Formats: sequence, structure tokens, C-alpha cells
Amino acid sequence: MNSLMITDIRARAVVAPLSRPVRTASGSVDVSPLILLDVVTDQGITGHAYLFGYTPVTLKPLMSLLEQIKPELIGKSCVPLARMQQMEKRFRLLGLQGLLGMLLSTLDMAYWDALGKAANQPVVHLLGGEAIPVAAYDSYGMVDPVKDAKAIEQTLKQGFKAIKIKLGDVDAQRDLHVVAEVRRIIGSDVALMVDYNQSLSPKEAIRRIQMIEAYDIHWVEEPVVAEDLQGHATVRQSVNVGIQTGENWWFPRDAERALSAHACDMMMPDLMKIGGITGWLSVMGMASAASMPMSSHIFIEASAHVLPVTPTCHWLEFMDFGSMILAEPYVIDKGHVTAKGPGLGMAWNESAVARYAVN
Ligand code: SMN
Ligand code: MG
Repeated sequence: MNSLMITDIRARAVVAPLSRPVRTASGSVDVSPLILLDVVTDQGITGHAYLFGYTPVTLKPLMSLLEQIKPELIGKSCVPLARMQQMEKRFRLLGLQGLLGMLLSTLDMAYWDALGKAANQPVVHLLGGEAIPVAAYDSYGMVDPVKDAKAIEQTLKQGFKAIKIKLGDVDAQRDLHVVAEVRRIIGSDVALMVDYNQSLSPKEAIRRIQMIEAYDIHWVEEPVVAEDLQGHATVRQSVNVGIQTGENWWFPRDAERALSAHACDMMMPDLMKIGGITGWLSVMGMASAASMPMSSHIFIEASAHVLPVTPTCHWLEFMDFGSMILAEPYVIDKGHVTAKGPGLGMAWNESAVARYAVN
């Protein structure tokens, strides 16, 4: 078969409501600002992927940036590695971080989706794997152990064997109280991860982590500023809990820098910052060579395709920013998520897209 050719790239901005807003120590996410990408090809196949903008202020600049880049991609083959190399070369002087990196990574996911559809296969098959169920954890923002007790019990009923909560609240005593109460609710058989969202100094991180260590913490995520690899390494040496990071790594080179700095015990790159599926494939090789457990960050759907081929596959993060605009959202089955196809198995719910569209 001839390779697909990109004939158009369409984008729509939406701001969808969240049933469970995410409060973190570094600000809240109360709505889901998304850009829905359609990569149209010459063979009647359209690849889909969504970008998560974190805050609605990113949407207009992203739409405009895409308009500027689009002419350089139209007429080219829908070959993820070739397109990534083209863009790396094109933007060498600028660098790939930030909005540009998010856009290029999301385009990559859409190319893979188109390739899967062209082969009438789920993307995981194209990657050499199979659609095996991946263990997921239910990912919360900061919780109130009283108000959120029912929701957490519901999480357990859905079969989740792990849950993550955000910490870094007003003071260490509050964090300690929340951890103790959540551990009491979930019992001793469910893994508990905590995420400080980059909010502490290394010293304060060590102090706070030592206070909660007795509650069998599965991992401590981003205790200090993400770029502070030395700070991560310092914390890591001083506590008895595994340090997790990666959601703010830009492209595979950032993963390499973190590994060289011994910044973490495990990693959780974000598909939209690490260079899409193409970037993920590079990083999973590094993780495998370093025997380092590798989890996903948001993007439930695409993560369900890459984790089964990840040699050190750890956990899929179940934090939902996309189901509101998907025709058939991915579901949790006994605490697991399974890839579906063709492609990444995503179709837009057009009436929801129309309802949440923004200009
Ligand atoms: C996170 C993800 C998306 C929005 C806010 C916070 C996060 C996580 O740090 O790990 O889920
Ligand atoms: Mg996090």
C-alpha cells in the first residue's frame, strides 16, 4: 500500500466541563481545554488526537500556531518518524518545548491513529503488541477525606487497585491527616500514590515525605520543581519512598537528562510532551535499559496502546480529560483499561463537540 498523504489538518477548540475538577498545590484545573485534531489523508482516512491545554488561555495561540505550521505538513506522507524529524530540523533554533512541543506530539498521535485505521488495526498491533488489559490507578486532585469518602469507595467498587491523591496543601499536618484518612478508607491492599505537583523545596519535601512514609506510599511524585533534577535526586537519597516524575519532560532528551541525574526511581512521561507515540517509543527503550518502571500521564486512550509494548510497564493513569467529547469513551473494567481500535479507538461525539466549542 502506498503511504498515506496528508491533505489537510483541521482543528477545533473546546472547553469541556469536568465532573471531577483537579485541585493541585500548583493551581486548579476546573475545566478541560482541548484541541481536537483531524489529520485528513488522501485515502479517505482521518487521524484523530486531542491536545490538553491545561488552561483555556493556550487554545487560541495553539490554533494560530497550527495554522502557521500546516502548509509545511500538507502534501507530506503520514509517516510519524519522518514528520517528527522534519519538524525537529525546522524548529532546531527555536526548540521544541512548550506549545509547539504539545502540538507536534499531538500531531504524532493523530498520524499513528490514521496508520492504524488504514491497516484496520488498533495502534498497539502496529507497535508489535497486543491489546492486553493494563492496570490503572484512579487519579484524584486534593481530596477532603470526609466529602470525598463516597467517591473513593466508588473507586474501590470499580476494581481499582491503586489511587493517587495530590498533596502539598496548606501545611504538613493537613497532608498527614489526609494520607492517614485515605489509607484508612482504602485499606492495606490498595496502592496509594501521592503527588506534590512541584510545590516543595528539597528540604521541605524530605521533611513532609518522612512524615507520611509509614503509610506505605507507592510513589511520591514531583516533590520539587520538575526541572530541578538535582533537587529530585537529593530528595530521592533521603527518603524511603520511590520518587516518580516525568510528566513535564520535553521529548526524549529530557528523559535522558533525568536518568543521568538519577532524579527518579520510576518515570511517567506525558505523551503530549514527550513527542507523542514516536517519542514514547524512544523513552521506553531507555526505561527498559535502566530497568525503570514506566507509567503514563493522562491521555487514557493512547496510553492504553503504548503501555502494553512498554517492557517496564507500570501503571496507566486514569485521569479523564477527554471522555466528554468522545463517542465511545474508554471504560474501566475491574481496574484495567484495554486498547481498542481501529487506530487509537477514538471518534468524536459531534453534538458534545458543538456544545463545548469555543472560538
Ligand atoms: C496533573 C495532570 C493534569 C492536570 C493537573 C495535574 C498531574 C497528574 O500532575 O499527575 O495527574
Ligand atoms: Mg503529577
